Amino acid sequence: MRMKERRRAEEISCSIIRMLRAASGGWVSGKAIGDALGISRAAVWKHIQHLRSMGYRIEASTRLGYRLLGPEPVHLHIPKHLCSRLIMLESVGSTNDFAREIASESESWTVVIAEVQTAGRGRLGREWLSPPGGIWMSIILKPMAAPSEAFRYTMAASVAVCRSLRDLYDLNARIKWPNDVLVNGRKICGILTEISAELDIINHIIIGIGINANMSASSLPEEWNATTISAELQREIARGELITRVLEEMRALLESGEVYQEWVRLSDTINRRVRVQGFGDVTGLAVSLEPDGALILRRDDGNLIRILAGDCIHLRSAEQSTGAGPQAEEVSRYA
Ligand code: BT5
Repeated sequence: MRMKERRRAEEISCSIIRMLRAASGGWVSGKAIGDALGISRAAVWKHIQHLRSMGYRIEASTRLGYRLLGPEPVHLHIPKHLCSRLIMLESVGSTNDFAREIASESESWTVVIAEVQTAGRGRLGREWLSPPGGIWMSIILKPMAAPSEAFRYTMAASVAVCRSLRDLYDLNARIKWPNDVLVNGRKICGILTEISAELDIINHIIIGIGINANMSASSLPEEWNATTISAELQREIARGELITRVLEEMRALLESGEVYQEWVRLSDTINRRVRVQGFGDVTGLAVSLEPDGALILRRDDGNLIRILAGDCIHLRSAEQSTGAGPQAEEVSRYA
């Protein structure tokens, strides 16, 4: 499909979802949808199948038409005072990209939430799978702060998600360095922070938060070792309530000055044997975390190194005897 046709098809799918949502779980006939959008009933059916393949649960009846079985509209539950502006999108490439486009004319605490991301991004351009039922949101912040302080805002986001999952659902949520939130060792949330800054001042920070909420665990490949809230609880949650709690926690943390201490307290990485890949590949014991987000690792030769960014693997007992990787020296040069 060419770009223009694809965009048109996406627009139609979004309009169908909006119509189904407006019916609040009631039936909407294929004819009514077709007439409103100027397409045939066969074309409506094709779009419904496409929406189902994206994960929307839509019931079809030859007599009654179509109706949407969840997910519930999240914005109804988010109090106005928590965001300067709340932008709800049915489908977008990436909420972080959308946020970046509007950042310069937006106020701090503008929040963008999408039901689906078609090109959700992880760090280093990796794919972030974002089917309906999850929480895909980006927060635009404009603090009067130096670029070196940016990590504090990412820390606040991961601590806020962790605390919310613990308090609302009693989940054993902990933070894997640098900012993944795990439940029982499986990834339930990822955070992607992007900043625009001058040498000495931040223009804006975009904090992208992805939480696997009401999705089946089988919607994510097994090898990712991921989980979802509904898989852990065996029930669906009210996503609006969770978003509200995360925003409240983030605001409170950033005002309190306790972000770093909480981030350390909730760390699942400290005191573990880990392998960190980034500028090199190094294995050792994670001994501490620093206020700027750096991980201090004791290599097997006893040397301490400081790592500011990278991908961290928590080693299982079977791998714990592995020594420092062959490129460990390379990492220490960057540390
Ligand atoms: C992250 O990257 O963990 C950051 C994810 C940030 C997503 C949010 S959603 C809202 C906002 N808009 C965006 O476009 N992004 C942000 P990273 O540490 O690089 O992890 C990426 C890796 O996690 C992938 O390579 C997969 O292995 C795995 N993965 C992808 N989708 C996942 C999911 N839904 N749940 C768990 N793991 C996933």
